[in-house]
Amino acid sequence: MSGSSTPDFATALRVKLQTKTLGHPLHYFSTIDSTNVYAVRLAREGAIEGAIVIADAQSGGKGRLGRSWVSPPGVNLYLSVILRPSVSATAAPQLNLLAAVAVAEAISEVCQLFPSIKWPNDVLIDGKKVCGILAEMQTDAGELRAVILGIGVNINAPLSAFPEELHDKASSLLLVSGRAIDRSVFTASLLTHLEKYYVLWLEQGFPALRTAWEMYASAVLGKRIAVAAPEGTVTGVALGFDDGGALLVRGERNEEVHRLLAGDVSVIGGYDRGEKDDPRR
Ligand code: BT5
Repeated sequence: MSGSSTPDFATALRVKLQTKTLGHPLHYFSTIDSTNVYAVRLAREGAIEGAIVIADAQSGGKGRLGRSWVSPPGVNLYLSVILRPSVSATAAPQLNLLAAVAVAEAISEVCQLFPSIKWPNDVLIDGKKVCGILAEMQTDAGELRAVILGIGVNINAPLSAFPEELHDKASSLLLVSGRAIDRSVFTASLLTHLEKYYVLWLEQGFPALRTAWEMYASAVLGKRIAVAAPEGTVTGVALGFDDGGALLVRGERNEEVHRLLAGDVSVIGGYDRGEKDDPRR
């Protein structure tokens, strides 16, 4: 099996963790239905900020909107982080953006690859998805109590680990870099970046992420896109991001600027390949 395997992954991760809060405590499972489902339960029972749930395999990995997340054993990262930010519930979706930036930085640091972020929460390499993020909120009388940030990263999955219909859409760090990545090294790097951006975000809000966000998410800007948003489908040109991290789209029907907080984006005519857009090259 590529990379470290059960239970060495968790042991190695504990040794490498350099974070103050994230990963303490660390709940590890060789198989679980979904790390998010478990973390949601832990959070309801009062788990502290920074508690994480990691599994080697998921039997019922969850995507957004009832979709599923393919979670083969022993090769990838399935992580859920419990956060309890003192912010309004309306600011919580920004944690999707924060997680995507942290994943992009970890990929860049550990694999020397340049990923792109497809707003709001997919991380792509060569136009294929290597990471998905699922943030779930817990509120009480409108007050934010916890956010469960679920992050799935395809690290060492071979193409055969994905069903046929995902072969054109999904990839892994192994497939794009040609080498197996140590999952504990990657996860420790991810948690370090996540903690760094989280602390900055609590102090400054979205502006703390803006530079990194625009570097990785710029592939969509200036493009004609269609966004299936909760309020309906918006088609137009992606203009940029506002100070709340919302995507600004100039609509085609009436030139009105839409401010979108969530949705599924497709770039009309295809999504650019991140590597070719690497602004650092
Ligand atoms: C997501 O949903 O991308 C969020 C995925 C979050 C997964 C993590 S793993 C740890 C934690 N525990 C959980 O149970 N979930 C979180 P969405 O944007 O809805 O994308 C789902 C779609 O991506 C699917 O319908 C497939 O088309 C595709 N897909 C499924 N598995 C994939 C994979 N492993 N890699 C790439 N694409 C995948």
